[in-house]
Amino acid sequence: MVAAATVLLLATAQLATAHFALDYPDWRANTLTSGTNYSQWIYPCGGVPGNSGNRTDWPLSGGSLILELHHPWTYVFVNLGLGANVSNFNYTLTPNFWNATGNGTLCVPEIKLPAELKVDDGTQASVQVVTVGESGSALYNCADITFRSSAKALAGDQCKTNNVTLTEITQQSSSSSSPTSTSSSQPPKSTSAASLAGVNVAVLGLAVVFAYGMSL
Ligand SMILES: [Cu+2]
Repeated sequence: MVAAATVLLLATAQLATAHFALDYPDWRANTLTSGTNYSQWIYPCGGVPGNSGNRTDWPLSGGSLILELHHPWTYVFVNLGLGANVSNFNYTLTPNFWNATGNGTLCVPEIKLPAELKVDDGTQASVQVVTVGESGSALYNCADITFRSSAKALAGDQCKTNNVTLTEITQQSSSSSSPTSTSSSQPPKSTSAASLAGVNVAVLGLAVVFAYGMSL
């Protein structure tokens, strides 16, 4: 009983403090480590400057994203800024932002760049991931990338969603009282952002696994 109570206490403490991890593209730095001045509360990148070491090659049309989400649910916004040392993230990659429900791993196979944004082989940029919870305050992580014609989106076995359900929230008001959702075991192949814009809600990945015998 003591051991179970300790585990529960630790799990609860982690829920309150763990925020989220940006696994892919590789984040600028691990903002979850203690003993640093990093804090995910700090706009725009958790207090991590650009060119901190990690830089991932991303396909010219957009690439994959993997998040480790530690809260029961969160809204997610993904933005992009061009340049070698970015602090202004003025392109949104989520014109319909996401509602991610579940504490687990979210992999989105391919996030398309806006149609008007043309990048070249070798263009440097940074991806900013913002999560917002019920209090309205936001958490930030960034990843530095280089667009490469040779880069590819992650293959299916490298891109697994576990225990997270993703719903797109459109910015247009809907006449229906509640959003409808569709579910599938595989994310739909979205060939363009526009192809998703017409639907109220699209569930990109549905893989609910009840990993815990108890509810926290
Ligand atoms: Cu947190």
